[in-house]
Amino acid sequence: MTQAAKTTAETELRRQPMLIGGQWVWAASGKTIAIENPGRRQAFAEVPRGGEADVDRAVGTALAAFSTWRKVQPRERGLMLLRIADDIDRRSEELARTIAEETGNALRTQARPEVQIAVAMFRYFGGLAGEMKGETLPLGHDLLSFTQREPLGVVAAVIPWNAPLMLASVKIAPALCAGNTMVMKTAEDAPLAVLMLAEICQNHLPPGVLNMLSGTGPECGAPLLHHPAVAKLSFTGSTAVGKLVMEAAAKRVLPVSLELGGKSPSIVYPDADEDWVIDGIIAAMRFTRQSQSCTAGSRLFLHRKIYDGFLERLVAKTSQLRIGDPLDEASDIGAIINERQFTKVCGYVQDGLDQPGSRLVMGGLPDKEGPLSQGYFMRPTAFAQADNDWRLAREEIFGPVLVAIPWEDEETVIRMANDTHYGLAAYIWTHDLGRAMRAARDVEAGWVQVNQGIGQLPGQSYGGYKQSGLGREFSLAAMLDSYTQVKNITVNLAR
Ligand code: TXE
Repeated sequence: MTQAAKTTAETELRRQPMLIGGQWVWAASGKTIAIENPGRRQAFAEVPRGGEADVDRAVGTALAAFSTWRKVQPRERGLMLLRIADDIDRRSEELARTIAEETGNALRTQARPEVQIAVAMFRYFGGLAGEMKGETLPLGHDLLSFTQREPLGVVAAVIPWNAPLMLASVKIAPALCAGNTMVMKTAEDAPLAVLMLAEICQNHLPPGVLNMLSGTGPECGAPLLHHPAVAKLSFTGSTAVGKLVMEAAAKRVLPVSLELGGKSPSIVYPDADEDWVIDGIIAAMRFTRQSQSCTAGSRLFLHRKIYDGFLERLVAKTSQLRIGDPLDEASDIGAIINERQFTKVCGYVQDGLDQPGSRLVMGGLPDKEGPLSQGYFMRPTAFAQADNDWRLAREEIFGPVLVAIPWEDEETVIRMANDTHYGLAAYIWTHDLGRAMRAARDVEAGWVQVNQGIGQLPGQSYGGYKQSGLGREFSLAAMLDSYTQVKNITVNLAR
């Protein structure tokens, strides 16, 4: 048994080191971070609190590994990813339980499906290894001109805590498939499942190809993004930090991929007054992930004709979701990630309660006593007769707070939907194909779902318009654009 596997034993405080150059190590400073179970408000593990010296070692080893990794046959690289996928699948229950424990996301509704998305991601990109193709250019009889795709070098990746395994996989698999090496920094709240993923990867990869650090943003993330040997920055997280990432990229003219926040609209037309639409809206709002999702359809635009009845049924259905210990099979909804987020979301609920004209139709401030006060639990909350100008409707809450805004004409609802500096997801609900396609065309979002509220699938191009990000993930095009650079070679055949 490897050291990493040993430290994930459930019986004691887990001590999980990080991966640098194929070795499991603690921070050079000796500092650690405690990891808390948000469902119990209890620390259950500790990881290294990596800093500049650790970043430097990790980037150095990734750079050394790049010179050989880029020469490995793409087919071989693809096969390694496929083997990694099989191993993730084999260890899926262990991974899922770790995700539930560290993120507070419910095991049955969120953590297990997330592991399967990671498996699918490694399979999808593993199968695409032969697709890093260039093109030949018709420039004339005596000129042979073609392009080829080359890897960039060391990718510096920083990820958040809300769906850690999925968000790590969607960066690791395409970047490595394309011949890059990587140093990734996990989120300080949820590093464990991703460190386990690193262990699985390490069993199939040469040392140094993937390095996995744990640490805080300023101490570990910032030196990584600013390291002079890094060739590409890939970030998922808040728009505020995304702007810092872009500044770091600008200093050295580096390519950058950013998956940032959202305030996504769900637009319900009057003909969509049906139960399956209600289920879809609950799914799109990601209530079962405490709405800690950048694609949460958190602004519900409900047509006035169906407004009251639809909302009543939405509240009734949502209220059936069970909140509780993330590891309990019976729980549909788990806990908010940490005290800071919990306090922040409570602040938004209070703001909604204080808003003149607001009407709370579900949820509200969390219990101060009773079983749900043991963890950072919050009931799904909704405010009716909301206005698109409210702070609740403008800012990313990253918690289970829905605003339901009435509308009457299509032009106005599209204008309201687009009246935001975000542009990640949009959900449109109608049987009328013309309306659906008009709305899909006019809405300013990178990822539009018609009549479904499910999450991203491998193969879709996923990413944001406006301040929701730059670049795409999840697809072949995303792998080519985000993790390769194009070289054009032209040969004069007449000489
Ligand atoms: O995100 P951060 P936080 C949004 C959401 C949430 C808010 C705060 O609205 O309420 O952000 O969450 C690393 N240099 N989203 O604080 O700070 C950090 O260590 C380099 C939306 O968790 O963006 C972590 O690994 N790295 C989002 C990662 O950035 C830095 C998902 C994300 O943390 C850094 C998460 C720095 N200076 C939060 N500062 C989404 N859209 O999915 C922090 N980090």
